Amino acid sequence: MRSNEDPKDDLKVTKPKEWAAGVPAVAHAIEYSLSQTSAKRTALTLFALNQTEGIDCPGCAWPDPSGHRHKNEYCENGAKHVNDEATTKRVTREFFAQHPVAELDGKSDYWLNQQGRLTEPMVKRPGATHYEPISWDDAFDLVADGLNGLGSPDEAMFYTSGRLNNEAAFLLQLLARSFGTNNLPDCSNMCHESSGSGLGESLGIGKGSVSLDDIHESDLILVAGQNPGTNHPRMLSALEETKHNGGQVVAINPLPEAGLKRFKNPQKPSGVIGRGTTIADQFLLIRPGGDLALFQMLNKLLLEAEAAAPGTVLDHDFIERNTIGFEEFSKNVEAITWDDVHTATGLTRDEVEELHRRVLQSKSVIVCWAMGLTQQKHGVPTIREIVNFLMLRGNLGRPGAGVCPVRGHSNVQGDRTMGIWEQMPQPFLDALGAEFDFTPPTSHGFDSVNGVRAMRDGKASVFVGVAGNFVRAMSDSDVTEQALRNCSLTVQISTKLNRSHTVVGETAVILPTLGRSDRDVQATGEQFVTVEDSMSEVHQSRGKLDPASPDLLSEVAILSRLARRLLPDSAIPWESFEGDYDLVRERIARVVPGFEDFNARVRRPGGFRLPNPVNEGVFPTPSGKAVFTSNELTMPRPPEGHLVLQSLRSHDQWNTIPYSGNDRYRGIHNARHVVLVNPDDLAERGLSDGDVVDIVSVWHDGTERRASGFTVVAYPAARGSAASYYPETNVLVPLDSVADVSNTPTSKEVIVRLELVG
Ligand SMILES: Nc1nc2c(c(=O)[nH]1)N[C@H]1C(S)=C(S)[C@@H](COP(=O)(O)OP(=O)(O)OC[C@H]3O[C@@H](n4cnc5c(=O)[nH]c(N)nc54)[C@H](O)[C@@H]3O)O[C@H]1N2
Ligand SMILES: Nc1nc2c(c(=O)[nH]1)N[C@H]1C(S)=C(S)[C@@H](COP(=O)(O)OP(=O)(O)OC[C@H]3O[C@@H](n4cnc5c(=O)[nH]c(N)nc54)[C@H](O)[C@@H]3O)O[C@H]1N2
Ligand code: SF4
Ligand SMILES: [Mo]
Repeated sequence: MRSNEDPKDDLKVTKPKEWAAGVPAVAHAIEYSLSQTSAKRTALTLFALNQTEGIDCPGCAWPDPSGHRHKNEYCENGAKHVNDEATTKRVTREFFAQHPVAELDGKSDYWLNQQGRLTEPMVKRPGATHYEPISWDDAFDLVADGLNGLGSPDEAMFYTSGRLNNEAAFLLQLLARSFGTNNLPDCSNMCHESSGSGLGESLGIGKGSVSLDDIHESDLILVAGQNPGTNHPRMLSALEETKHNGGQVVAINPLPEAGLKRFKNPQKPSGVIGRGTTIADQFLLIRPGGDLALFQMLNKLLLEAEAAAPGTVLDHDFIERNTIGFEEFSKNVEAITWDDVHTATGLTRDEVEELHRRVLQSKSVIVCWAMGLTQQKHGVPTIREIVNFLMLRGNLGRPGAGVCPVRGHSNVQGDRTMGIWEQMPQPFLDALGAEFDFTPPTSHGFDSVNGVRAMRDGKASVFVGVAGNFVRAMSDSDVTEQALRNCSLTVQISTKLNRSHTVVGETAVILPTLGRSDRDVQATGEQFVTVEDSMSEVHQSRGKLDPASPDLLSEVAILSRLARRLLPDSAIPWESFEGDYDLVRERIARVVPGFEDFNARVRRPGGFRLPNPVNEGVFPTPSGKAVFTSNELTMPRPPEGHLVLQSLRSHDQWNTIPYSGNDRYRGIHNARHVVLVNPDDLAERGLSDGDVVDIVSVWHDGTERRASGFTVVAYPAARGSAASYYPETNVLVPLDSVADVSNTPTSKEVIVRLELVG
């Protein structure tokens, strides 16, 4: 696929790969980088990527090693992400004059992204067909007027994506709350919210407990619902080290993902010319949504093993000292049968018993997971059951053991720490109010799903998006699009063009901003920003490139200036923040626990790690104890003839943005409108590899949603499952199809049938 051309599906299928990375990964990284930017900028970004004084990778949230760093401390996809941002292509005022909004709205996600970096503020006025230039001052006035004209601050929404740095995130929530609303939906609502809900309830803190050293030292790591070869590629180097240290890895996934099988580390001779390292010692090809049943059965087997040999299996000391709810939990898991397990997981008894033996042999166990578990209707109970599983043998708060929700966006965890949440707890709001001398609103705001409902129903009418691509990230694309079109004002603070700039309210504003890789110079000199990775390490990121345009402002500057227009009487010294980000960090240090002496500590090479109370044996739940939960066994039950569809990422995309039509490890080339299905499931439906189908999703209220023209690929996936790419299949996910408790769209559990076209 050449850039500037809309991708046309021209499907070629090859055998799925049996290993990930190796030399081809390096070649693909360089190829994409050079298709976007110059050799000089590529060299600059890559040498600075993930170095202690360098650019934090704008890709995923996998941590960097705390000690010595290699010269090449990045992966293929990190290189692609940073150079997608460092592109030399530009979206100018001439571009907007040439292309009416309606025309841009018909372009693909790929095409829009390929146009390059946004360069100056633009506005689409009511009734206008085109975006036109607007000065920064006029843009801030226009946005402030739109917000101040609302009947109530709660009619505004401030969306964030996890690309946002800590300083900007802190200012955004301060702006929203001093304006008077907790409407702070974020991408986390669609992502790891189920992890936060499940872990919060069980352990009192919604974050992972393990460090990179724990991963290296662990006896056994279960990787469930995660495709690290594509989405967290350097996790494979960590798992390689686990293996070299004698640990085992078990993969739990409905797809035989290459990266979970074998890894060829391009930085090691064995990875370049040798066979690489086997990652998974056991691969459980589970049915989608079967994980709750699997972990319940593992827990039952552990209880039975303890009953057979008392005092040898469970960690009674841990259970007695730290937990409540053990008795009810034990009774609850007794009920599960092998029939339940077979129906829910499609796995054999032998497979589950083999995993059980591995658990018994292991002194330390970690469970890692991502979207395969969280974007399920029963994501929250599944995660709670995983905590039960770990606690039975005291696998929490000691070396090589713990919970590891692997976060997506590079700073999604940090944004939450900074207060980006529609339901921040009262102690945070009190500290914020005390620091800035105001009373933050206390009623919960809209999350992403409730935000769409509010805009759909006319209860919210100004949408401000800071990073991200809300309209494509959210479920039920048609409903979400209409919701945004209902708004009086939509504002996007972004680096690159996407559909959220073409699906617009009556007035629409684009405020272009510096990216992670751009040098950020303010009144007091060059600034750095900070981020928090998936393992709670907080560190600096310093842009190195000449900014994409002289008319860009940093996110901190945009939010500070907007706040001054919006809240002219505010006692908050907004004007001071823009010139010196240390002043923002001083405030963070006084409001957010764990950030004491922030400015000094974050200047140490590698930064610092936020404490996780679980590792000190402290569980900040209402009872002060960790909670064994009793979870009702549930599983997807598709009607006859239907499949459970998951919408996932190809190897060549960043969330809503495809970089090409290739998904190399799965053997899919030049096409995104494909659906991967087990050959036996195809045969049962009278379908064959290569057939073109409509994917039709069915919902309880009798409504159906349709995505047309997908080519069927016979694939060695778990029976009863289907897989297709996001965001193209978001049109199939009903707005009301959400995970219990967390309200996360069920992007991995969509009940569908396939209808042959023609
Ligand atoms: N290159 C690249 N890297 C990324 C991203 C990107 O788009 N591109 N996105 C970032 C973000 S924001 C996130 S959240 C992460 C996402 O990282 P992942 O969660 O790895 O992303 P997905 O592609 O959604 O893959 C979900 C995996 O779960 C499996 N799965 C699906 N259903 C089930 C189930 O019921 N049970 C089990 N056990 N497995 C299941 C799928 O087969 C797949 O392997 O990646 C981050 N990193
Ligand atoms: N069906 C389905 N839907 C899903 C998912 C799924 O697996 N399946 N996954 C969900 C998940 S896990 C997530 S996290 C969401 C992702 O949702 P989002 O985070 O909203 O989406 P992205 O595609 O990451 O956003 C990309 C845009 O961010 C902007 N951007 C990039 N860098 C910067 C920056 O430094 N500053 C600013 N201001 N803007 C920047 C660019 O304009 C770019 O076009 O999607 C969710 N939706
Ligand atoms: S693993 Fe994630 S953070 Fe690390 S270089 Fe790759 S994309 Fe970037
Ligand atoms: Mo995510």
